Amino acid sequence: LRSPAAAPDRLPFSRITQGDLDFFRKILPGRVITDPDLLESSNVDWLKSVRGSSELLLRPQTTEEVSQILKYCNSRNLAVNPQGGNTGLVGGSVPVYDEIILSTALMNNILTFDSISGILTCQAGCVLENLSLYLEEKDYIMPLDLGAKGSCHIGGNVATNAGGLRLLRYGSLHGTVLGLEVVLGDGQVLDCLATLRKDNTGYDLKQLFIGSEGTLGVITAVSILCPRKPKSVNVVFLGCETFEQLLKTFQLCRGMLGEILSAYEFLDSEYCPFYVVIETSGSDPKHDGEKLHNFLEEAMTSSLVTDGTVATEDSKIKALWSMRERVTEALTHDGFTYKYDISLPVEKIYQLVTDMREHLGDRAKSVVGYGHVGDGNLHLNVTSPAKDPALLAAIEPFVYEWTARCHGSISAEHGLGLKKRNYIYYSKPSQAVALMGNIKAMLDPKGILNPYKTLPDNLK
Ligand code: FAD
Ligand code: 2HG
Ligand code: ZN
Repeated sequence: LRSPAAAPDRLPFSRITQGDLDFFRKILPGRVITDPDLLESSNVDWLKSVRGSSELLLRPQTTEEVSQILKYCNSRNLAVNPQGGNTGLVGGSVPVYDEIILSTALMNNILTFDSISGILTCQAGCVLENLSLYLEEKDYIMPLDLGAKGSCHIGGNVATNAGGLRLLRYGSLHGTVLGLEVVLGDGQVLDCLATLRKDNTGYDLKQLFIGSEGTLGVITAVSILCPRKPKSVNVVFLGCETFEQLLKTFQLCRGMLGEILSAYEFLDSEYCPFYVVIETSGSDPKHDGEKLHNFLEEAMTSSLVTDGTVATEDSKIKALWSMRERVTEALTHDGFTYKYDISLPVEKIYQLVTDMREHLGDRAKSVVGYGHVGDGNLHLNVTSPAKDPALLAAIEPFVYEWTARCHGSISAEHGLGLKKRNYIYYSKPSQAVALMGNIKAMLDPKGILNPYKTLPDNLK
């Protein structure tokens, strides 16, 4: 039996010919990669869980080059896999068969920055961390941050609608992205690269591409609203004995920290049942320090939290954050990880971990829960020494049915990619999925953009 997460048979796209290679070499001199050794890292995902067999990697530098590539591929019926930093976790960033990989790695120029409005425009291949460093010098920050910042591209972030560690404070990319430039499947350039806070001239088309995972167009440039760099940042790392206490602590800190609360994250652990990372960001160190002090005193005296540590200087803040950010990497040392990225009403998020642990018994090496409590987003990770189809069959559809019963989402922030596409019906009504299919057919009629991804097989 084929697993619903597996790829369907190869669709009847053309195969690359010498004539195609000649064309690409003419328009992208020195930037057409066919060497299998160089292609290897682009064919396999970050988790090393899916692998394609592309024989061609293209590295355009400009929107015009992307347009020429897609116009040509559309006319030749060649499938294309857009790729940013290849940190995606749902198998969307690598080809399934021999799709051409279109990398944004060389599209890494900052175009403009307006230091009055805080609006940045840049090419899609800018690495998130580089944008953050650029902005920090100007007293601004990016509205998003995630553990993959050193590799992921802003275009990839937008294509996946990445959430991350600052969403609680600055909201999702659907709010902070002000404009996009996108090349459609037939090579047309759609210039929606506005830099306006407000623009109600009809449908907000850029929203369609935020979270479209490379299936509707290739994002070539982004404009984004950036917040001022906070003058005072504190990070607290606390222990909680129960998830109920962790939630009460969340309520307490929402009430007592108010507008300076900028992150509330959690991880479970074998040393202490739960750890919480709380970040405050504000403009007055004295005011923020006092608020934090009062909150910690209250949390300790009411026995909501056990132990804890506070950081105000940069290096310690980074060290505390890295304990949360590096859980994904740490889990890879267990062997194979089955990942679930679930949105739930916040009071239910840990129940799923407990139920899954009970359900799997000793079939799993570990069942771990962590994530963005403030956003009601659980990362449920089940590890085993190696890929284990019997374990997978025990996890799915159990996890999806559980989520659907609570009216949750089976993908909170990572997208559907290859791995989750066929589970979409657990979270979206079939009428809405059918409409997605119509939009895909309108924007990419030949279906050359990231085939086998995001849309369920019955729509292909
Ligand atoms: P890729 O992985 O290269 O691509 C992802 C998808 O976007 C693919 O479907 C691809 O086809 C498409 N795509 C990429 N670029 C473009 C483009 N220019 N135009 C159109 N489509 C494009 N995600 C979160 O939401 N929150 C987190 O906190 C978070 N933390 C992470 C931590 C680690 C350690 C890792 C490895 C991943 C994490 N992720 C997180 C997942 C991942 O980093 C994000 O999804 C990220 O936004 C992907 O960006 P990328 O440039 O690597 O895209
Ligand atoms: C995070 O929040 C990422 O750390 C990755 O979204 C989650 O690895 C995961 O499951
Ligand atoms: Zn996350």
